[in-house]
This record gives sequence, C-alpha cells and structure tokens, in this order.
Amino acid sequence: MKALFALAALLPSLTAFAAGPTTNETPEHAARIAWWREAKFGMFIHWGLYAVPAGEWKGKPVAGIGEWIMNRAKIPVKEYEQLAPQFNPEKFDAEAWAQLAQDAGMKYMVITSKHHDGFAMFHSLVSPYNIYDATPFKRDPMKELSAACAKRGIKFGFYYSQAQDWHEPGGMGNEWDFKKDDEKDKDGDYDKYLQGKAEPQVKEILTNYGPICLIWFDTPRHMTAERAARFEKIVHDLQPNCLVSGRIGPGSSSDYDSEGDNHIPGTVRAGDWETPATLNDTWGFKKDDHNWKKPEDLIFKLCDIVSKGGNYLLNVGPTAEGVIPQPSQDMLHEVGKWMKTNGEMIYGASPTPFGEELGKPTDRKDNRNRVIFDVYKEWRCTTKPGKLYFAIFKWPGENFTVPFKGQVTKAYMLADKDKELKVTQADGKTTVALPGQQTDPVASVLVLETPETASK
Ligand code: JFZ
Repeated sequence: MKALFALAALLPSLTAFAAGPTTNETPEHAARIAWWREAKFGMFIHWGLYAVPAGEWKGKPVAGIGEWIMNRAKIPVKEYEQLAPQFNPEKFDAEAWAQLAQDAGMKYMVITSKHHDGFAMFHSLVSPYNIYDATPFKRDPMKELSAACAKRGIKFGFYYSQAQDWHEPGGMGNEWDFKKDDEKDKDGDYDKYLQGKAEPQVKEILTNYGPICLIWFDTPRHMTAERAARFEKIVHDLQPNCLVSGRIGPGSSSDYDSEGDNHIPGTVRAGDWETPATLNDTWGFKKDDHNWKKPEDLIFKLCDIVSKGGNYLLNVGPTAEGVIPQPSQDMLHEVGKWMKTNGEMIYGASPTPFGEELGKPTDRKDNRNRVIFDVYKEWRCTTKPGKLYFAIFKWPGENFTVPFKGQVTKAYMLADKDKELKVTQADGKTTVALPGQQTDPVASVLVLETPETASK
C-alpha cells in the first residue's frame, strides 16, 4: 500500500490511471479484488426455467429479455411452476461450458443460482423449488460447474436475485399474484422472505460449492442499508475473500460497480467497475433472438473497456437442453483466438494514459440521461509498467503515430515479438514503421517498451 502511494507521488502521469487505490480501498478490499483486477474478462451465464418457454408463451412471442417472461406475460406462479417438470437439460456438460470459458480467455464464471423467477438452479434445502428436487434432471449442475472451473483455474461465482422473487408472496416484483411491493415491505412479508429464503440460500451457495469468487446481487428493490448489510455480513462471515457486486443495495460497501447493462463509459473511469453485456439482446435464452454481435465487435469492446479501466462480463444463455447456443460458442472461440496472441494487453492491464483516441462527447443524451459519445474506433491503448499496448483496429498503412513523447526503448507487434520496428519521434509524437501488413484481421497489437519511469 505505502509503496504504491510513494510510487504514485513519483509518477503522477502514468499511475494516475492505474487500477490502484479507489475511494473505498481498504487493505482487505485490495487483497480481495487483486485477482479480479488481473482477470478483466469473465463469463456470465443466465440459465433457468425461462429457457423452456425461450421467449414464447402460449404460442405467442413475449417481448423483452427472456428471463423476464414470467413478469412480462404475468404468468401466475402455479402455471410457471409447471415448467419445472419439463426442464431436463440432459445435454448439460459442465466440462464443455468451463472449457468454452477457458478457450475464450475468460478467467471467471458467474452463473444465475436464482434469478427473479425464484427458481434455484442448485440443490437447496431451503426451498424445494429447485433444479434437484423439482425437475426430472435430479442433478446439481452448480456442483458440476464449480468442479469443472476449479479444474481449469477459472474462478467461480454466483448471481443471486436477493430482492426480486416472483415465486414468493414476500419477494419483490410479483404484483400479479401477490400484494403490492410497498405493502409487502410494510407488512413484514419482505423481511420474512429475506430471512426465510434469500439469506439462507445465500448461505447455502457460499457453503456447498467451494471458494466463491463473487456474488452478483441484482435489482435491489426495497433494499435498505440495513438489509444490504445483512447480506454483506453473510458473505464475508462465510467467505471473507468473496467479492460483493455493486447491485447489493444502498449504503453498502460493495467491492466494485456495475455499469448499466451493455453500457461502456465514454472515457476512462476510475475505481473498480465492469460492463455486464449480452451477445444478442437477451440474457436468458430466447429462440427467436438471432441478433448476434460480431466477434470483431466483442474484441473491440473488450479493448475499449480495459482501456477505460473496466472488466467485461460477457453473457451466454444456454438452452433448456443445457447447450450454449452455437453462435455464442463460435464467437467466443474467435475472441479466444485473438486473446491467445494478444491477451497480454488485457490481463492485469491499466487504462490508457491518453484519452483523445476514445472519442468525444456529443450534445445528445441517452434514455438514462448519460451523455452519448461519438466513439472513435481507430485504436485502443492499455498499459503495464514499462509497456504501452496499442490495439490497432484501423490499420493506417505504413506508419502508426501516437501522441507519446516519452522515451521508447523497443517496438514490436505481439504477434511477432522478435521483429523490432523502427521508431521515430518528433513534435511530441511517436511514429512506428509498421510491418507490411496487419498481424490480425481485427486488431493488431503493437507494443512500445519504455523505461519504467516514462511519462506521456
Ligand atoms: C438485471 C436483471 O433484471 C436482468 O434480468 C439481468 O439479470 C441483468 C444482468 O440484470 O437487469 C438490469 C439491472 C440493472 C440495470 C439494467 C438491467 N441497470 O442498472 O442499468
């Protein structure tokens, strides 16, 4: 800690951007989150009963994200429960899922242990409304996944919907079967649900599945500081190293912030944050959603996010058979291919010391009143001590010029480390003579080595 501050004082221009001390930085926090700052790229998985209707109810498509179908179609609990006996994901293969995450270069996995529909995807003794007791599957896929991840050194974490539970009279969100949320809170039903189901289930997921790297709480409706603190205490009492996501509730000291879904800030953002994102337009599987992103888009977003100081938590929505959709698999393999050569600029990297390459604010705002940026897509930069990495998305031809005026000791492409490139500097800028052609069809990565004390 002390050393870091001393270093920061000496090298303001580079370390100001490092993923270093944040406002809530305590020694415990710094130790807990070190792996996450290194990891940068994780797999999110939304999997539950909603994969059975897959976006369609009684023959009609239901608009919106797949895991919200119960809410969007106002399906009564008694009807939605009928999905459980139909859920038999016999093609589920924990090894294959963990292998896909590894092939993509992802370092952690976060899966829905219980989403807003209230159905537990693990063997829970707290409620029989779970995959082990209520479906013909009779397996605990979370046990299998935690083992498959451990085998590969992939960290394993759980999403848990602490506030919304549409299956329970006291849970938030279901006002078509039960009372209004305000009344549930006033009448004590909510705390009864929290203490009778959510809190004990969070204890279960922290007890029965080995080391849990993080709990991703969500949509903290009617969560007070006091209620959030109860969850936080459970997590840290049972697993002191487990991170707590930003959506636990007000007033709590979560370990990092989540941006709004699929949202990437326009500029470098200080502190620990992530962008949770989809591959199409849903989290939970929808059979009619074919609006897949392109692999090159994913690689750009990964570089964009890391160059702004964040993590990328990228979602897959497996089918009711237990299969990750083929287009998702194909895209992740493409990203993995790029990561194999270029992952060095991602893992453990700090944000860009520049910023002008990121884009500029427009005078327009989005529906959440955030300024919309005109995003430039020529290149992105990340840093490590003594190194500047440039992912070049628009190959400029012979020369690549960046606004760097510090000393450069060596320049090369990550795809061809032995071939030194010629560097010239003038007018506060550095120009590198690029190889004859790009080293990657999406983003070729250039490295500039600098003395560790260089500043821009
Ligand atoms: C929530 C869930 O309701 C959704 O089903 C999914 O699990 C997603 C990852 O999280 O949806 C949100 C929550 C917060 C924001 C956006 C969507 N937000 O803060 O912008």
